[in-house]
Amino acid sequence: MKTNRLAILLLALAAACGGGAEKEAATAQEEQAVQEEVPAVVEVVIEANDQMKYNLDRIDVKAGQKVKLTLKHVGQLPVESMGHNWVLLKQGTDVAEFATAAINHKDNGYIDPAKADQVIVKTEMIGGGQETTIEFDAPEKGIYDFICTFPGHYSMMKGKFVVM
Ligand SMILES: [Cu+2]
Repeated sequence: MKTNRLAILLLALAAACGGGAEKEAATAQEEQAVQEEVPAVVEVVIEANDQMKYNLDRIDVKAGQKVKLTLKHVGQLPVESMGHNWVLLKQGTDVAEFATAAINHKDNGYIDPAKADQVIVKTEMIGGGQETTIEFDAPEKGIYDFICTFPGHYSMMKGKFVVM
């Protein structure tokens, strides 16, 4: 009798383990399916602060996605002294030259109208406690620069926007 009970117990354990392994395999398959499926819209939140910094220096999206990007100024300083924007530049743009030209164009959100054709998309300039959201179609696959064009900020506030 004792042996039979042990056998039953072992069988039960084996069945339980077998079921578990199948479950794991199914979960792995589901995960793979999720990875291959590209969501139509990707939401990105990037923060900027009173220390003249973004919290991201790289943003990854997939080609063909619609990007919903929110810039959040988590500081307290006003737009006049610590304004931030998020400007995505076309490939081949001389970032230093673009940012330097922007300094003289406060009334145009610190974008030189003569260089506006180098901008893929941009947010408005915001101050502490504010946020702004833009939506745009991801450009073609490649690596793009993003910067804040408030005078003196771009050397600290820049990053790569990667479309895969
Ligand atoms: Cu800034």
